[in-house]
Amino acid sequence: MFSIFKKFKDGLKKTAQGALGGILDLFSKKISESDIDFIEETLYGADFGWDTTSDITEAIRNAYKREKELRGKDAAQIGSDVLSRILEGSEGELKIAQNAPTVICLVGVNGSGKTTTAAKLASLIKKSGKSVVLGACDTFRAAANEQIKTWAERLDVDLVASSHGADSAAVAWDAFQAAKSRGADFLILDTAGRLHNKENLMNELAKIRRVLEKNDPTAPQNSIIVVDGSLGSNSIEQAKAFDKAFKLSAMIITKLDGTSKGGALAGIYRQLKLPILYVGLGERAEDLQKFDVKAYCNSIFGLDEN
Ligand SMILES: Nc1nc2c(ncn2[C@@H]2O[C@H](COP(=O)(O)OP(=O)(O)OP(=O)(O)O)[C@@H](O)[C@H]2O)c(=O)[nH]1
Ligand SMILES: [Mg+2]
Repeated sequence: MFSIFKKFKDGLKKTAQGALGGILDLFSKKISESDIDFIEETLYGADFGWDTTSDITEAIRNAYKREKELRGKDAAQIGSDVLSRILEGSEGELKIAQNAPTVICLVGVNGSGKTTTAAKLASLIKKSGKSVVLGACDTFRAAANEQIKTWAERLDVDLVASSHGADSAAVAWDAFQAAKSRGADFLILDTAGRLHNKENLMNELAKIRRVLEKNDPTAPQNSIIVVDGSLGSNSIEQAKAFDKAFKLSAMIITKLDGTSKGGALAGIYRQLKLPILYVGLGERAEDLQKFDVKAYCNSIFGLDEN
């Protein structure tokens, strides 16, 4: 049977078995104070950050003071509960436009997973019975058009692209017009990766926004930063700069499958307080999961579904 939990569990295996593996070994054993110190180090090593690490270990220490028979599994449950509270309110939904197309614009630093995520979203939307157009606004990187074209063909979705070096805002305009005239429900714009401190590149995003707003004052309904979850806290400053230049509505965190540092997501959410719509748990079109706090927290602490 399909289970979001199983997907999370498989996807987060590296964090759960790698960095937190030592905690799993404590599951059926009575824990000691030094085990709690070990849990603290382990959480920190998995990029949970100081605040979250100390919130979790403090709760475990308090429980340990009350109950000396505390087992590793109880500690993991406490960890999962504390993390769930930290992430309360972080699950988000795509915002739907009053008049189609709903525009989703993906931004972020180089290699964060924007193009792959654009393809994954297109696949998800198509599977839900809605129509979608992809817009290739990455006119900067030479191989970008080929990459998104391959995805569009594979998924059998419409693509609007231009030539390498063309004005990305002009592509956004053309893609919007095409989506509108074809009566598409969604338009997904993939943009070029850019460093958050390169002012001219950040200004280009503002131009894309202006062009979209000219077509529909409420567009883009979804301005999403795609964050590489394996890079940890570096992403926070970057996301702040993107928010300033492009007004973000949400985040998608990718590559949580390939990292032993799956805890970074908590730090990113704590700092940015932007809803997390989806997480990337692999490289295939179907490896995009709606973010589910409970499934994430339980998977990361190696707990069962309930
Ligand atoms: N394991 C894993 N790999 C991913 C995920 N998302 C993307 N990738 C891989 O990360 C690499 C970069 O992905 P792209 O989608 O090209 O990233 P991008 O942000 O479009 O890159 P630029 O356009 O160059 O800025 C590719 O090899 C993807 O297959 C994910 O969730 N998990
Ligand atoms: Mg790309």
